[in-house]
Amino acid sequence: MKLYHSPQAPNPERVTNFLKAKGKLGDVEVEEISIMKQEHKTDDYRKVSPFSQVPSLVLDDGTTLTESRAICTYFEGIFPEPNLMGADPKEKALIEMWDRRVELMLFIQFATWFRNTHPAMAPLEVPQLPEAGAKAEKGARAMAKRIDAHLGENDFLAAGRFSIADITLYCFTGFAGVMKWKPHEEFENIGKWRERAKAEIG
Ligand SMILES: N[C@@H](CCC(=O)N[C@@H](CS)C(=O)NCC(=O)O)C(=O)O
Repeated sequence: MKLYHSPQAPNPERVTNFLKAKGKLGDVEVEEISIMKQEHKTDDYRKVSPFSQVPSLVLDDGTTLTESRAICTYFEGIFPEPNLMGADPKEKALIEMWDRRVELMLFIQFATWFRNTHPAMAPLEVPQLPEAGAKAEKGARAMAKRIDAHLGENDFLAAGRFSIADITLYCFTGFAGVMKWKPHEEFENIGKWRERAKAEIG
């Protein structure tokens, strides 16, 4: 199998950090695709990922997975330890709930802010809509505040232990720096949680 990866891009990093936390990053062949050089828009890569997005995982039988969470689900199945997506129905549901909250209410709001206002995104986001970006910025900042409150009472996001939800948030906190925003410096609980999450990823 082969994993197509873009270093520093948050969705691909979600998958590589997931593999790292399982101690399996070295077991998977990785090919880098530069988004800034628009390598994801070449005809060759479009054959792998028709939506021209990274990451993608191509299995040995030719099956292709092009959603980061679906790729993590596959890796959870073939590399079950340590469990990162829930060991019983309640854990699975709680972890999915928090992972989706981070993805939909924080990550996507942030991406909308970033893509509509950052000059480097102008060639990829046509047209950029600064008003949409400003509205999404408010949503992202409000959600970060809610997550900080949650982490004031919990060591990890879901089920009382480290999981994919923490990996998704960890990738986000790193990526937010592209807008000169460091939620882990602005929010004390997110800052302390980030150290714990970093130790788990290894
Ligand atoms: N839902 C997809 C989103 C993937 C995605 O948006 N990837 C970004 C990098 S983080 C990308 O490929 N962007 C290229 C572009 O927008 O042209 C997933 O989670 O895998």
